[in-house]
Amino acid sequence: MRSKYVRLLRPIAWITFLLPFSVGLGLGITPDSNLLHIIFAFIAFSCWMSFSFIVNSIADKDVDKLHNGRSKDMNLAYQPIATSEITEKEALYLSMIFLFSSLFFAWLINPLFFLLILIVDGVGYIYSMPPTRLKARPIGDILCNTAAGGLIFIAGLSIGGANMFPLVILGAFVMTSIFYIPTVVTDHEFDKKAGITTSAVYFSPKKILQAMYPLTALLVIIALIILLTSNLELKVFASIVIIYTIPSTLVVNMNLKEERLFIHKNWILVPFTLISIASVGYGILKLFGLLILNSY
Ligand code: DMA
Ligand code: MG
Repeated sequence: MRSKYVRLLRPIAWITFLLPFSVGLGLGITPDSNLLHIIFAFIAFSCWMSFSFIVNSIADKDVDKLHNGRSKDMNLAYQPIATSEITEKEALYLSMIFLFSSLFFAWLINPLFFLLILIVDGVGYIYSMPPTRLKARPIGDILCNTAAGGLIFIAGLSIGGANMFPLVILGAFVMTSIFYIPTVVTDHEFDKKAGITTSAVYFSPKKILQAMYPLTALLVIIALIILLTSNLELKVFASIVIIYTIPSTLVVNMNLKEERLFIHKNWILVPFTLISIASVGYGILKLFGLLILNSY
């Protein structure tokens, strides 16, 4: 079994937020960007994720014991706080170290990046922890994840500062909400059993998955406007968004049987990892002046 600290931090689950962060970073970088800022940004990102997942496992310790391993990066019953391998106090100390480290490294980058990391740290906290514990409130869960995905995208963009257009940012928020919805449905059975009223438990899996349709329509409109009005880099980006999102929405809705969504976790993890690597690679090529789609 993986080390207790890996099970506490859950790096595989970070991939869901690595995607908006990396795409933002890739789009934002220019040949004038600072390589050190990019490295600090990844450290700040990792510390934010570590903080958020630690407070999540503290807040979820009683419900995680009920998990059966389905549709997750790990069987949550093996989370080290649930198994008592790590005490709540040790976890709290660790979470504070990660919180301060995320802010410290963010502060080295730029004021906007710092402010955004401060906010997403706050979102990570109110999502999991009482008294707010928004993950257990219908719509609250979707809003938190949408906010976190959209804001970390802006943080990624701000490192280099290119392409910071309202429509691009709005697209990132809408896209995050679309891709978050299936994950709350795969958790439905477990959340229901654990008595957590997520959006999927409250509205039913079928209804909440149908919400992906109007959101996808909105995203396609945004992407088409970007496609018609923007630079070559954003045109390519908008095309990929359309090509990826429409089939995803259809496939997800077709794979709901009764109340169960039959989607293997690798359908999210593998493409998200590949797109993240491609985006960062693209950003690095721009940084070294090896690939220029736009003139900065
Ligand atoms: C996962 O939240 C944690 C973060 C920080 C997004 P969750 O408790 O809703 O999911 P899981 O059941 O995977 O811990
Ligand atoms: Mg949890």
